[in-house]
Amino acid sequence: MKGSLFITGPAGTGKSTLAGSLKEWMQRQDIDSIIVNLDPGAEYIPYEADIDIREWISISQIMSEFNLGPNGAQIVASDMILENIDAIRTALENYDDYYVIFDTPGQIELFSFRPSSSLMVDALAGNQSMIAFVADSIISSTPSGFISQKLLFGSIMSRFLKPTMFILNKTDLVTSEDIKNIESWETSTDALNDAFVSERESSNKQYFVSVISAFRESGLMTKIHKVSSREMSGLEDIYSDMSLYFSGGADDDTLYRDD
Ligand SMILES: Nc1nc2c(ncn2[C@@H]2O[C@H](COP(=O)(O)OP(=O)(O)O)[C@@H](O)[C@H]2O)c(=O)[nH]1
Ligand SMILES: [Mg+2]
Repeated sequence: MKGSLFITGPAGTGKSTLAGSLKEWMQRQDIDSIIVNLDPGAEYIPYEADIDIREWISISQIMSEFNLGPNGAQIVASDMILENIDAIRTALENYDDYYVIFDTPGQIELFSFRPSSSLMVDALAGNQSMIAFVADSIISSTPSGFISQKLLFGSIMSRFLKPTMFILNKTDLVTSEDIKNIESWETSTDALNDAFVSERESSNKQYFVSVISAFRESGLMTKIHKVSSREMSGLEDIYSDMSLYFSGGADDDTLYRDD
């Protein structure tokens, strides 16, 4: 593979939609990519997976075999991915010259907090890999929501220790004023602090003031990729960062050359 991108984030933020849109955008630019669905519990995915973990793992079979409910079965299933790593790797061998987009389970905790996940990422990532953390614009449009997304983003970074993009998806659902606010919180600790304090008069402010300052020092405030997976906007920005990272700045596809 040329490079891989693991798409993660809370349930419903649009990971699968982004995977499909990014592949479609790449196709339009003649950039080869495939999608690997790593969510054994997905009932519907908005793209045609090139490699699909559901070929090997079935949630309904796990439920009946181990007498589990859907949540227990999801946990067993996420650990079972490891048993199928060789099969996935063999399937990936057909795609040497491709970017590989990994769509991860709907529930972020299954991907982020199970020990099996970092083993799985290490086994599948290849030499060059990045993580895309997908946050929902509506949730991120309040200071407390934005902070909660950033804390999750930090937990993903600490789990995988890989370059991670913060993707603000569903920007089509918020106003340009909302986006301006989010960007000001990203670039100014004071702006985030002031907005948070006025949102939550009675909260334990001092704790969060410290957390917000730590964001700045920790490098968790870097860049926001503003995306609408539904409207296919902002995708070139994701690819641009991928190619920048994977090729050390050079872009073989001449996409961003001025002439
Ligand atoms: N308006 C809007 N809806 C979106 C966008 N991306 C995803 N969605 C919708 O959000 C819902 C959840 O998307 P999905 O990709 O399944 O989320 P996942 O659980 O993170 O994989 C679906 O109804 C999508 O159509 C977007 O950019 N804009
Ligand atoms: Mg999904």
